[in-house]
Amino acid sequence: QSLTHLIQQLPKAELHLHLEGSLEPELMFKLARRNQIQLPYADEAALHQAYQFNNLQEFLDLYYQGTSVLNTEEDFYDLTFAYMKRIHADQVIHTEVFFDPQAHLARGVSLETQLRGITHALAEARHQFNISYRLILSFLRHLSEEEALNTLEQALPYLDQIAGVGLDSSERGQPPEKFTRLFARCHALGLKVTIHAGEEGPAEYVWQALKLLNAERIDHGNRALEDAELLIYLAQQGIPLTMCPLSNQKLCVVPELDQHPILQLLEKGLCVTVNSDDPAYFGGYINDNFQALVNHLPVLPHHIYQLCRNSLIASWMDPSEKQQAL
Ligand code: ES4
Ligand code: ZN
Repeated sequence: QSLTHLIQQLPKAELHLHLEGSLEPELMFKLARRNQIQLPYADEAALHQAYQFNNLQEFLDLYYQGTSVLNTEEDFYDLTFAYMKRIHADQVIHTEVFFDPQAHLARGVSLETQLRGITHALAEARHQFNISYRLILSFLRHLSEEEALNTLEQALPYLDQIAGVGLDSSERGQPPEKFTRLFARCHALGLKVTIHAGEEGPAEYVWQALKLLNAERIDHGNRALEDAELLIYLAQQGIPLTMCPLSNQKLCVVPELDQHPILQLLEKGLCVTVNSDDPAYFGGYINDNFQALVNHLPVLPHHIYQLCRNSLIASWMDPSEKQQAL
């Protein structure tokens, strides 16, 4: 089919991807064996069988459990390189990846170890596959602002490797306003800011991310659709939404993919993009997410063009790189 071919061949950027969410069951078991860690599943099939979620929290419980196999620099290298190799096949020319340092610091894995593995793999992939990248340090919103500030302090020696900061994990009851001081500090350090908001949380959390945390992008943002004034603001300011169709389906953020708001938002003039979020858990990488939209919504070729173009526009590439990519 021609839309499938178009998806395959168009150059694109991925802007919403958690490295820990790209840990495939096969690699999880391999790293568990290498580190002599016992996983509470008999095999890869049993693990995969457990990937059925009613909400974000049920997923996060498995996601954090999965991170227990990531302990050495080599583990972080293998995780990151496998992701980069995989997206090369999807014609991704630029990627901006999140990692959750607090999840690993809590297990005694230093930031130095995490970053050495991740950045070595990113640099090697740029060399081998010609994929450019940015790294985003994401704070866990279920923990305190104090703990996030402490993590930021630990990251200061490594800021040359970090383009921006994010805020992820459980959204309900964890409003952006809880982290106002943290993101003011990040802003002062010259870090870019992107915030998960409006996935399970209300449109009000999107407003807070924009007004209180100075977010330049919104990750997910589905529930912006409930606030007409917010939609106008997002369109006028050109604030991108990094949407994740298969993630939304697996976490019951939408009842069915034919109810996904992405085309409505695109037609209202918002800069929406397609991303995979946690591909190892949600059943597909970026092109699978495009294909899922095609399978459930009245997607036309110009939509695919615009979504790919938006991903390059919304990226944090340097202006000259961006010009070339567009
Ligand atoms: C996440 Cl889908 C999603 N939402 C919020 N936080 C996350 N961390 C990893 N995946
Ligand atoms: Zn996410």
